[in-house]
Amino acid sequence: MGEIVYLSLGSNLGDRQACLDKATARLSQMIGLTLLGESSTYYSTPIDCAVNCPEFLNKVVKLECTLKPVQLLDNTERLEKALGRTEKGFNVDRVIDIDIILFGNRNFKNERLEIPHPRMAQRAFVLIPLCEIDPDLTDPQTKTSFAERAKQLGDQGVTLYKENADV
Ligand code: PH2
Ligand code: MG
Ligand code: MG
Repeated sequence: MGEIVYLSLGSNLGDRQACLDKATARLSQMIGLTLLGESSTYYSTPIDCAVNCPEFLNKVVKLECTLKPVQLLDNTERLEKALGRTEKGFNVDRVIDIDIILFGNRNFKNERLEIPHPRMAQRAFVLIPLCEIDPDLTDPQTKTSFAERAKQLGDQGVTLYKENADV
């Protein structure tokens, strides 16, 4: 029996929807991971990025995981590279970013990884898709509802993405 993990996926370069789809498919095929759920794709205004950087598509996936947190991070970083990510700087444009946001009820921190993700509760592009999958989820640190937090934050320019829509 593994633990429930949630990953936030984001892309603002290249064929963003294809990158999110490929990342989801590859995660679901990894040893030690079972895909349990995925949110819709959302269009989102960049937060804390360079002026005029391209808009993001974001989603969240829910997995059962028998790996340790750092093993999962090794796998997600390898997958980012395999999907063409080259940049690793802070908030630079990327074809795919895969962030571990929750790992069971764990609080974990080392030099490579912090769980829960330290900025997740400030980011509607994480909380809105997360609450689409699990509306009753609570923050393991504060025990408060993520749905309540999402309401406080407002949408921050996060809207449901319709592929091939005219607008
Ligand atoms: N990721 C960031 C910084 N800012 N903004 C949006 N809308 N979506 C993201 O995925 C995102 C961001 C750092 O990883
Ligand atoms: Mg990120
Ligand atoms: Mg990242």
